[in-house]
Amino acid sequence: ARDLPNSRTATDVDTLRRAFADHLQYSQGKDEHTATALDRYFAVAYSVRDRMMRRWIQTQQAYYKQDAKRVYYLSLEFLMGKALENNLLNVGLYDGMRSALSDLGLDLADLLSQEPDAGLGNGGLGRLAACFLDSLATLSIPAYGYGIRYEFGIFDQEIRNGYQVERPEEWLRFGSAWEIPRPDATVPVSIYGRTEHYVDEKGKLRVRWVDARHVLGMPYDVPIAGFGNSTVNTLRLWRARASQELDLADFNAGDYLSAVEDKDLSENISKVLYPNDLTVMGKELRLQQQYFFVCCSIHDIVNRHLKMHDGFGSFPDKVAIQMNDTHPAIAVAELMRVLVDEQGLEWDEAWEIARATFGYTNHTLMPEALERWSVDLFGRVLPRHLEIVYEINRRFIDGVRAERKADDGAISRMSVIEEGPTKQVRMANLAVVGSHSVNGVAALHTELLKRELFRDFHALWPEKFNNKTNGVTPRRWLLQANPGLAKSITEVIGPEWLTDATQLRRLEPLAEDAGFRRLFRSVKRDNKARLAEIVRAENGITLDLDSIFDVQVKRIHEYKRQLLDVLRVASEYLRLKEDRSYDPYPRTYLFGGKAAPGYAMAKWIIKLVNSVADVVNHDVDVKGRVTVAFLRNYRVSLAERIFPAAEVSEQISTAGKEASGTGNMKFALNGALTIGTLDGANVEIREEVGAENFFLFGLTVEQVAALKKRGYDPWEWYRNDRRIKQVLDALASGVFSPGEPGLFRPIVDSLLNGGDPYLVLADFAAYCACQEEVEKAYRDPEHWTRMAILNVARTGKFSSDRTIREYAEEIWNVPPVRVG
Ligand code: DL6
Repeated sequence: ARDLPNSRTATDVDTLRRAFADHLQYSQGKDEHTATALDRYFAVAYSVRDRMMRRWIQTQQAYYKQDAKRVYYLSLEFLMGKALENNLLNVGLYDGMRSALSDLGLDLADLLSQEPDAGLGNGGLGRLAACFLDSLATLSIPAYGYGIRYEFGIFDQEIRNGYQVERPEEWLRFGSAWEIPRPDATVPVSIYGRTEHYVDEKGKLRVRWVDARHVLGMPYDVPIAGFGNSTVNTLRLWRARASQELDLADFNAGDYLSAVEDKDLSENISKVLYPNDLTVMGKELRLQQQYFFVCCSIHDIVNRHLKMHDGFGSFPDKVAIQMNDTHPAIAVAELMRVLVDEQGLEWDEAWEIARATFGYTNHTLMPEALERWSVDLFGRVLPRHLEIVYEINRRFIDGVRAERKADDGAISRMSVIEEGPTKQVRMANLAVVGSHSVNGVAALHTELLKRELFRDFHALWPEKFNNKTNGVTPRRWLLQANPGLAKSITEVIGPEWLTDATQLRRLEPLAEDAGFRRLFRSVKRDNKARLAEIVRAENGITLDLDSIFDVQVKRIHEYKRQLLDVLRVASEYLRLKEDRSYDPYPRTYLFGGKAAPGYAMAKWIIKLVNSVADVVNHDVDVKGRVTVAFLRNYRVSLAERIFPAAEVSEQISTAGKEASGTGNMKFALNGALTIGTLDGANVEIREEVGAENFFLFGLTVEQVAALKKRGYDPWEWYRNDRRIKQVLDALASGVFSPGEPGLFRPIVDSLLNGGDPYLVLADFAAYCACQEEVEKAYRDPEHWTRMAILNVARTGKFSSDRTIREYAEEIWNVPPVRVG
């Protein structure tokens, strides 16, 4: 009887309608006259959540009963976006709920738009974590995501007078329908203080951490539903709360205000996401955040294990912990502390367990992203962990020396402690030493890790290194984002592609089917119209639906070379002005992305795009040929509108700099053709879709290295290439900043006098030539559509299901557990 459908579980349209009405009344306290769109959104969300609850509980019971090996994905970022539509699709309620609402005269789409994005991440790394959660649940893998419940996620970006302005993003202002607080599972966390070494009653030398400050970690659980199965996994996000003991002490001392201040200080830990992507700030609060969520998560993991097992002998057989970049690397030291100091294990045994448990994913070769903490700061915040890190390092170095496996130079490069005027803890080295697996996120990136960043480690432990090319979930990025294309695909090849993206290959023959090509074009056009509506409302610009939609959306960074794109657009404009007979195919250039608030050059790039847009869009001489728009506040939900509408995907980073990219995959999956360099996953995308369906240009990693070695002088390119000279002169003389001639001097300076570190000028001519090929191809719509269809058909490899299956089989050794 327990399992008979009831008012909270039944999925027929009548019951869904009643569930919605009940939640409006009993959860929101509203009737049809007083309810706002937000109330209605909540009523739908609660109705869906109810229908996930039993599966959630059953999933956890199944894991418990089978004593399943679990995967724990530790990540400081989960860029989830909106949840309702995704949940509706994953649990199969989308059509039913839409009908139920439509019976009430309501439009589901209107309510979906009420949900704020959960923007708990910066960009690729955080969105990858979100795609992984979707795939883990869909593949029935017993998994938990662990992260921080930031009160403020990535800032809202406004554009004022062309400049980026950051605004706090308050995703929790009206509460979240998806999180369940679990105060019963609160974890105490210590920071600061000092260590005391003592001899215990058995005469054993032990260490305890004393005089620490205490904070509490309170978990909020978010259900993560698999697609088309009954699995519901958990994303557990920790919120920092002031500890009672601390408050009471201050209250008792009569110091009410300082008690409240202390409370604020503790709760600051989960207040805000650091908005830097790829640069580290070395801020004390950031270290506190890292330790806070790691400490809570390790405590949770160990507790769950001890509920089922005596001791730790089987720990690595039951637990796999994946570190998403080095941000959680302190987990290595924390697990050692728990095992040795709290559980009384011998060091060697604990170390073997830790190494067998942890895996580390590296996401960048950029030196500025490699986390280092000064030993002073580290020791002040985490005194016991510093001792443990030193001990790990001492034993590691002694071992390498004893076995004569590396020379002194290699040892000093591999040391977890960097010597020098200010000693530093190298988190990447800690992660490598403390893991049994180290992976890069695309084939090229992994090769460069082995050859460059981790060369010494690779020589020492070649077997530790492996590649796991990134992927994206086809449910959110095709089914949800592009319902028109998804429907057309399902009509011809059936729905299997949704859980087996390699099935998309069956579309290949359709590239030769004129009827399918027509359908494909009409879907693309509808998607362009949907996006054009947003651009009209936000930017006041009317887009020509017949123009090529050429898009670059991603974080703004010099290495991603938005500059290359916008300089070419500016150059096209100048060419149109001077040559009235020049007749390029009309193009709309769309840009979007956030700049780290302290990254001046990235902010200049945003201003430049907006200024070029202003000049170009208002010049009647070029009207209808070139249109430019910067889409403000690029985020997951906006990305869902952009990828389906794109025709040209700009993946133009300097070779060797983009670890993988995942936007490149989302574009291709939605039938945009890539213009790109041989960088990151572009290499593999090109292999899959075929060189003839990909617009390749630019220097290779080897050519970049050779050019730099030879001595790259951007002035040479300036002098020898008329287009470069013309566009830089125009920039410098204020053509794009009327009334402020020197405005873009910093950009021109960085290119000419700053050495052009990302080789914008060196790749400029090749890029322009390649764009001409793009245009030529677009002029033949049948040919273009064939290429676009083949891109969709051949991007199945880049499903995050494939990626996760590889992690599960090759790193975690975690089999699926089917639920229900
Ligand atoms: O692996 C996900 C994503 C890659 O696709 C991007 O190429 C890479 O830049 C990004 N890396 C980071 C590193 N952040 N830190 N530290 O975001 O990861």
